[in-house]
Amino acid sequence: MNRIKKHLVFIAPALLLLAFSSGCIGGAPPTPGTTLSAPPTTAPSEQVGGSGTTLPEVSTTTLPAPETTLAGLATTLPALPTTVASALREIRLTAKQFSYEPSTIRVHVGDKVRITASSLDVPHGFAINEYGIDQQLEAGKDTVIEFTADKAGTFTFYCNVPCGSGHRSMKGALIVE
Ligand SMILES: [Cu+2]
Repeated sequence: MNRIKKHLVFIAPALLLLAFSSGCIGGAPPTPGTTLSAPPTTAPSEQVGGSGTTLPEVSTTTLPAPETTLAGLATTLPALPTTVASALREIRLTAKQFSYEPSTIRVHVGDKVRITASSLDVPHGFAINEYGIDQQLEAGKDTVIEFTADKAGTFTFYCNVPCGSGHRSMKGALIVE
């Protein structure tokens, strides 16, 4: 009997080790992680792509409309210069033996004309018969001559102060058009 007990003491743990080792290896878990990754991706991505293609068509159709309104504004702008043309025209004029600078003055009908004139040497004059202008120009001093150009045509301005041998040829032209 003592021999059997001694064998059981050795055999029992050996059987227990076999039982645990086989059970643990058989129940060991390699599989469950692979099955979880597959399902979520397929269906919703196709619907997002379909809605993205419809958006750019809306923006291109709305853009061409503002160009037609800009063209309408451009046609109203050219009317303005005709009213500005009747504004004040300021002209600087110098007289010397025996000419004027400038010798031709161009203005528009209806302009208010302001000529600031001076002599560079001896006393001269500035006269336009048709506009009733008869001014004397002292040397080195500004004389302001103002009038409204209400008569169209070409008018001679001339020196009305005897100033030397070329006095009678000292002339210029006022052109009102
Ligand atoms: Cu003169």
